[in-house]
Amino acid sequence: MCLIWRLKNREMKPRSQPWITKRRICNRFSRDRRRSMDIYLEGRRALINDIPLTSHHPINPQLPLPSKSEPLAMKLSSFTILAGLAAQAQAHYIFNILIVNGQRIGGEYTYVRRNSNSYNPAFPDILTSDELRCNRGAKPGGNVQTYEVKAGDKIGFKVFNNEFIEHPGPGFIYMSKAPGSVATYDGSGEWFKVYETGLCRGGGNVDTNWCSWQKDRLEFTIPPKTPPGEYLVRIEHIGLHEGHVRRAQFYITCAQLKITGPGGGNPSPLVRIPGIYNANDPGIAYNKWTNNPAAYRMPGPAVWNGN
Ligand SMILES: [Cu+2]
Repeated sequence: MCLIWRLKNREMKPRSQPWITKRRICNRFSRDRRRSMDIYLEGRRALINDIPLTSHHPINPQLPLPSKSEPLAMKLSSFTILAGLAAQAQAHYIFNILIVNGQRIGGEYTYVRRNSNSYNPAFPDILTSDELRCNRGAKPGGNVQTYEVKAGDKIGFKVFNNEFIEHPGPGFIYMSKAPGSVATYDGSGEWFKVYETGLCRGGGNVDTNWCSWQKDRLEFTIPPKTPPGEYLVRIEHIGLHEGHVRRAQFYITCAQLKITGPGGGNPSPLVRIPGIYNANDPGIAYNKWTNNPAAYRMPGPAVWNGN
């Protein structure tokens, strides 16, 4: 299968494949061939027959659409568009593996609360829900363990299943100190932002300009003066490719960490979740599908300065 794809992909034009590489398609098809083919065939049928696609990932509006009357050569290029569509429709991700000082710790969901929507995103209707804290269905209890680290350690969240962050957008990490054991903490207390990543260069219309693009993890250093205690540590990546139709995608999970250290800092600003975002925030209802997109404005509070 992969071989066939490698051969076909040689014909891909960069213009019709702006966001994925041959290797990625190949990996994806090897791993989940049947599902990919279903999506591909459905999309191909729709494109060739001019039926509007209903996938929640709309076709990149910058791509040309082929039609039934077009010659075979054009249909071949529709094949490449659909390859992109198939990959795009599966390009979700979930951060369910804990990384400490560069080392993977435990398996999927060992120290990360299990969400009920798997690797699928939440949409802006989650912004007013308690589930904005740790994602759909992620609650205290269960058999999630708490991992002990030191303030100053480098903590990361890795995407499962050799996936990558495959949507353009910013990433964030927030923390909330539990009143006692984090295992029973629902996240209703105060939160502060400890990390954010946005554009590394240029405009938000170019996917590769986003610092987190195609990474398999986000990492940050726990501020050395963080007050010791048990914490929910919340990662969030926002896929902005459908922000223009108010369908930004939220990929959220929470790890349970016990942080030791001297403390001495006063985290601020403190916020509650929900309450950090509004669906109309320019950093959430963002339109990347223009040649001259707005300068990106980070949603949510400022990052704690560590003092
Ligand atoms: Cu996705």
